[in-house]
Amino acid sequence: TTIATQGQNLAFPDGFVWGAATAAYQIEGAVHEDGRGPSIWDTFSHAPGMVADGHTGDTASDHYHRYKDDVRLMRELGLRAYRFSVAWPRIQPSGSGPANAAGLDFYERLVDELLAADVSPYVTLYHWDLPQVLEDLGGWTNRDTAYRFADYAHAVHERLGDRVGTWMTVNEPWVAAFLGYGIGVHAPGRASPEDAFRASHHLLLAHGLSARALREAGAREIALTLNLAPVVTPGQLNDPELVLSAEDAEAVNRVDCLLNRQFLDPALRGSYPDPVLAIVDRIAGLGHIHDGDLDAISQPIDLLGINYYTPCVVQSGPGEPSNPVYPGTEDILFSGAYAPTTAMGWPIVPTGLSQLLERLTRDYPEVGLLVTENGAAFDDVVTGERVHDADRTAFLESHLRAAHAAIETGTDLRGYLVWSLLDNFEWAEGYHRRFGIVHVDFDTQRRLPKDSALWYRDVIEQNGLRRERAKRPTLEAVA
Ligand code: GBH
Repeated sequence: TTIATQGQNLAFPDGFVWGAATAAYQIEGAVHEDGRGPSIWDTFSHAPGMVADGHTGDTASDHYHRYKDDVRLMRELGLRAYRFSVAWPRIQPSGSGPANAAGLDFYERLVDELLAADVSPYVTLYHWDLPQVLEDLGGWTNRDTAYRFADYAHAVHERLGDRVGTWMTVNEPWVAAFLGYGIGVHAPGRASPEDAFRASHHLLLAHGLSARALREAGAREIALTLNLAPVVTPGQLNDPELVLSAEDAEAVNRVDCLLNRQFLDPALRGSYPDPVLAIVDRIAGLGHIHDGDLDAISQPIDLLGINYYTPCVVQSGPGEPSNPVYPGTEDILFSGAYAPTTAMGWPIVPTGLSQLLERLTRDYPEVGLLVTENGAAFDDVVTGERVHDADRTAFLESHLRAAHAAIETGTDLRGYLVWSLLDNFEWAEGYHRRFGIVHVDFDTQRRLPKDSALWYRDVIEQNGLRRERAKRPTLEAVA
């Protein structure tokens, strides 16, 4: 796909959902308040050497105390939707049993504040902060965690279901399983490919069981959010029509199965792809996949949430260096810096988003699509009262053009949520990587909308992109 729309005015469909996203551990802080129990990210971030410079989420962006200011910012930006996650350890401090009312109270206050500001709440139930007590019982390698999760989902829906329309079950099971249990750069810090495949299946089961519980309780819209990416060879980056050798085609297919179809196929078709089953069988055995699991996992859902950052570039052998985060790909070569990158080192390839959306439309036509995350970290500089993050605006604009190109070819894309509303705790990178469209000073917690936020406000107001921007006042910082 080429995006030949540079500089053109582009209108998005009526009712397109413009918004931004965050996650509980990355912004809330207040880790000891109102009965919250410890999560695996508290344990992991406090363990020496796991997060850059020993940063933790203890205070993060202090959103727990500043949610009213943050909602005011959202209203001023004109956001139609705000995707946040509920911290399971606030609701069930030890991972099971009766809900902690004070934990639910916080999310109820947040939801009411959002509704009063005319911002629709989009709730993610799991964004990686597993109660530590459940990890002590095996975490996601323990099948029982999936059943505990469905109970927790039910408890949250019971309190918020009359006000929240859109529910996202599990965020990025690939990351939770393969970075958390496969190579251990995320919590809980285990490094076992076998555990990763078990965790992966149980996260999918948690999705299915919770989707079923939410549906029975009357939830309006249910989604699964995945980190998805087109898998291509270096040659295909420049020439998408390139005909691959049989070896390269097999390498591309195998990695696509591990990264994308390992989750898409069970959730949307009720089966694992054969190359995944072959690898799982070799590494972990298939004993953890029980009869009936795929029926549970393939509960009908309304939306597929797509988190897109960068493509995945591979070619067949030679086997050095292999990528341990994809077990079973020792003979495949992964490439890194083939395009300009963000501060994360991730190549910037907007056409990857249109390719991905078009592929999903072709292969999984029944499900509506929503970009639940897209964004970039850059080394922002505060100049007086402004952050001139032209690189982030360019990133977002080029990806919106890509999204629009996919809509033109028939993709049912319902909305776009920027990652992230606020600078926040970027997992293993701590506070060194800033993804926000709103700058946060982590000494004072002052919020300052970046130029990208002002640009986004304009996009939302126009319901699209246009050449000329209105002259409008900047937004005041919030101290
Ligand atoms: C998301 O994960 C998370 O949901 C969010 O919490 C997080 O803050 C945000 O993104 C930014 O990191 O092959 O080295 O070029 C992102 C998942 C998985 C995206 C790995 C990029 C490949 C990078 N990521 N991926 S690379």
